Amino acid sequence: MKTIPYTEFHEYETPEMLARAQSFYQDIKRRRTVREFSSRPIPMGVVEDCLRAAGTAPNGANHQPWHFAVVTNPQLKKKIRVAAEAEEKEFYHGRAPEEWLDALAPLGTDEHKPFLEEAPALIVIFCENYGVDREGNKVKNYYVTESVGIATGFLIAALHNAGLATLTHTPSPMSFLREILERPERERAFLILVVGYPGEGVQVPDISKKELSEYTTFYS
Ligand code: IYR
Repeated sequence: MKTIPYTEFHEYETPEMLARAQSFYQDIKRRRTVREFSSRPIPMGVVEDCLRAAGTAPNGANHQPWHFAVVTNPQLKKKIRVAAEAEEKEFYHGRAPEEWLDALAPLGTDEHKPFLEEAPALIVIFCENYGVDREGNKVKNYYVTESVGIATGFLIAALHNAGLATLTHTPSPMSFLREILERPERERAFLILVVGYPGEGVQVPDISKKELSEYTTFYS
């Protein structure tokens, strides 16, 4: 293995560490999922840098088993909306068990997904189930879901940091995305990240997050 010195790590004095941790928390807790977007275009250079940030995520064997399809084309967004709404209609009026619908009630979601067309960009995130080398041979990927989940988290945080709103949308099943976007068979859609500015006067559900002690146990 070829190695190089790791010189980019920063160590901070404890008070600065605390201040930085506080400041990151204060900023990330302002992030809210919005379900209404302005159609105002967003600077694509910002999106590119946020995708670069996502591409630095730790991942299985450094195979970077992800693909990001950035959709701003209105016809494609419409196609995605129509297909997603068809799946969601079946979900909300048949497939979804009562318990699941009850869990979603506080969020006020339904089968109508106008944001898929109205938001300026959809980032459709794909898992690459296996890679292909130069000779066209299959290469196994590892911890694909974990890797793509971490990269998606980086992306959401980066977009928020840049001042863009996001909505994680997971139509189920999502196989229509590979077809519409003509992605190769080895890719599987993971999530649609809707990106843009919040719609004017947007409201968000009055919900709260658990306290630290409710979801953390310290073993010291
Ligand atoms: N995919 C559906 C349902 C849905 C499921 C969960 I879990 C949510 O947190 C939100 C929605 C939809 O997008 O409407």
